[in-house]
Amino acid sequence: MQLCKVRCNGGPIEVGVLSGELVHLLRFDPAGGPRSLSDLLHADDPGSLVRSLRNSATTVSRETVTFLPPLDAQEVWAAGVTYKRSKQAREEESKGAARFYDMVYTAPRPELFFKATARRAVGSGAAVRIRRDARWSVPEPEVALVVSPQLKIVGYTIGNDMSSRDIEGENPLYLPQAKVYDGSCALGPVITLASDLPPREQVAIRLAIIRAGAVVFEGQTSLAAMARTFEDLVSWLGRDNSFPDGVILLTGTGIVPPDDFTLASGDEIAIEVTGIGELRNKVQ
Ligand code: DO4
Ligand code: MG
Repeated sequence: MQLCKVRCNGGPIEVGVLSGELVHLLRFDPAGGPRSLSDLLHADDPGSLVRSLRNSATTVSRETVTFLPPLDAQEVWAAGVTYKRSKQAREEESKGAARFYDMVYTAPRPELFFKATARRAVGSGAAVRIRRDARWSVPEPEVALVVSPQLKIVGYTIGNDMSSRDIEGENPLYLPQAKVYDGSCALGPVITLASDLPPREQVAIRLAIIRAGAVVFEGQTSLAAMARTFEDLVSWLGRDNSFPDGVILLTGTGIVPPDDFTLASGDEIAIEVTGIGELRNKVQ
């Protein structure tokens, strides 16, 4: 089952269930029960709860809705250097600090960093941004974990961890500036409930960057290439750190365009993940 947050024709924000080309808009009971996407996700059995609400849903065509980032008040965090390709890219861009990336790739403690507040995230179809003071920017296509306040993985979505490689490469202490800025994170279009994701070794991640109608970069990886497990990342994130609203955790990129590539305004970024869908954003 796939849940989404949408807006129809400029109307209110609604929670829906995506089913093929249709979106079933759920009606919440003002007298009690769940009232938000997070309430559904953090319930004991999200699947049954959503099924019980579907009878009273209104159905619209997918074409008529705007997909919003599928989160409420969750913080967005991210893991880094969880694929060999990312380790190599970091070593290339930051000569002076290359050995730290090698160390973190194999250390028990992963690299985890704060990525975005809900306000900084955009949904599929909206614009992501490259920093005005960056010369070398790339998208990072990542599987994002939807984690409950009890640190249970309740779903999966697609994340784009937009990054300024020149700023990150100049000095690792600049990482927050390379990673956190307005429009630096895209999420969506939907959350696939945890029980409905295909086995992880079958999950492919694909990235295409389109410029003036032509594909200028494409790449592919699979969750099987990840050096860490989702459970390990979540358990480190939850050490001495509580998330009363739940948390979204991006799990790192395994696809990095060649070093002579930088995003440009007007580019389109398409990220496809097996069992979730396609996250598509234009660059501003
Ligand atoms: O250390 C820099 C961050 C790397 C990252 O975001 C990734 O591997 O996805
Ligand atoms: Mg990343």
